[in-house]
Order: sequence, then C-alpha cells, then structure tokens
Amino acid sequence: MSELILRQPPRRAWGTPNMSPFCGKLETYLRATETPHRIEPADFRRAPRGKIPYVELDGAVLTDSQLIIEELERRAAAPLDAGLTEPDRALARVVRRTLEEGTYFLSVRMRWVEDDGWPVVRDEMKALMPAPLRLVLPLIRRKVTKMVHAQGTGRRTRAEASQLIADDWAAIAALLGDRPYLLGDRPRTVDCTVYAFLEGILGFPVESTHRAAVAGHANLVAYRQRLRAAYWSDLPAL
Ligand SMILES: N[C@@H](CCC(=O)N[C@@H](CS)C(=O)NCC(=O)O)C(=O)O
Repeated sequence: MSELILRQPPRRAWGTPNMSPFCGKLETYLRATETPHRIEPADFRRAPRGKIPYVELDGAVLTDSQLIIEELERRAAAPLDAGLTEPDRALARVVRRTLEEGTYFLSVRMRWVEDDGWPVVRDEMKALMPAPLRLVLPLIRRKVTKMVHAQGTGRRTRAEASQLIADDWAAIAALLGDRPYLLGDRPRTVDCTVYAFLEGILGFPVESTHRAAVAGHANLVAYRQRLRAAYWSDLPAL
C-alpha cells in the first residue's frame, strides 16, 4: 500500500483534531493503526461526493470516512475491529450512526445557525479560506441553515436541540460506564467516531447548557483525555 494522502482542512481548530468530526475520526483511525499518511488541503471540486474527508490511495480517490475505514480494515494485518462479537459490532454501529446521522446535525445547528456559535465557526472558516472566497461565507451559512431545516433538526426549538445533544451523550456515557473504551479494554473503530465527536462538543469554545451537561460526565471527560494522550499528544494536554 502506498502512502495515503488525507484530504481535509489542515488546521487543528480550537486545539482539537479537526473542525470536522468525520475528518477527526478518520485521522484518529490512521493514527491508531499507524497507517502511513500525509495531510494535504481538501479541494471540494475534486472531492468525489463534494464532502470531506477524502483520500488518495494507490491511484484511486476514496470518499466517506466510514467507507475508507472499512477498506483499510479489509487491508489491515491487524484490523481494529478484529474479533468483535456480533452484539458488539451491532452496538458499535448503532452508536456510530446515532452520532454521525443524528447528533451531528444538532452540533451543525449550534455552530452554523445559532448566533453564538456562528462567529467562532466563521473565524475558523476565514482562516481556512483565501480572502476572495471569504465573501461567500454568508451564502454557505444560508445553505447549511436550509440543510439543517430540511433534515428536521432546524425545526426544533433551540432548547429541544440542546436537550437532545445532552441526552445523546448521556446515553453514550451510560454505555461507556467505567470501561476505558466503548467496547472494552482496547480501542476499536467506533472509538474513533466517539472521540472525534466528543472533541467537537467539549472542544468547541462556546459555553452552552449541552456542553456543560456533557462535561458533567466524568467518564466522557476521562475518555477524551485517554484517547488524546494515546493518539494526539501533539495537541495541548487537557
Ligand atoms: N458520511 C460522510 C460525511 C462527511 C461530511 O458530511 N462532511 C462535511 C463536513 S463535516 C462536508 O463535507 N460538508 C460539505 C457539504 O455537505 O457540502 C463521511 O463520513 O465522510
């Protein structure tokens, strides 16, 4: 396998792995499996489905963090998910999809749509974009707002959305219990998702009731620290 090129925003936004949880997830996986790779900025016009992350690998362009991880797991001598029981695989799937297909949109709303999140996201986007492109940021915000409305999350009250984030994370805290990783004593692919999304909520520098609720779960806070120490020691210690 040649060196993998990971295409994503190259900044460690807010001292976290990435402003995109899907990019943070994939890069955590590459680090956890010691897959040789280098990071290059993403070009949305070249992204196969117009989304990040995408990778270049052995002459092909692959997209979708999960499809990429599944391909790498198939090729790996020691896959992260080797030996998982069927119930554990099922649990991992349900947790991953809850975060990626549900909680994600709540966080997008809090960042892009709500007036207290937006300036923080806007400044990070400005830092990523060449000056002339920054002019389109209000248009991107409008597009994201429409997307969140169409998906349904945008139609909830802010209080409901905030409560849902807190409740999703309370469920994950309950599943984690006092285990070091979600499915036991070693990290699995699902931990890459849980960790990246947790960074996205605890590392996003805007005070909110849901962030305070998540920060109130000592096991989630320790889990974030554990994974950061294991794979992200180049980021500031927590
Ligand atoms: N299922 C995809 C989701 C990727 C995704 O939604 N990425 C967002 C950034 S967090 C994106 O590229 N959004 C641009 C757009 O939707 O136009 C994956 O796992 O890679």
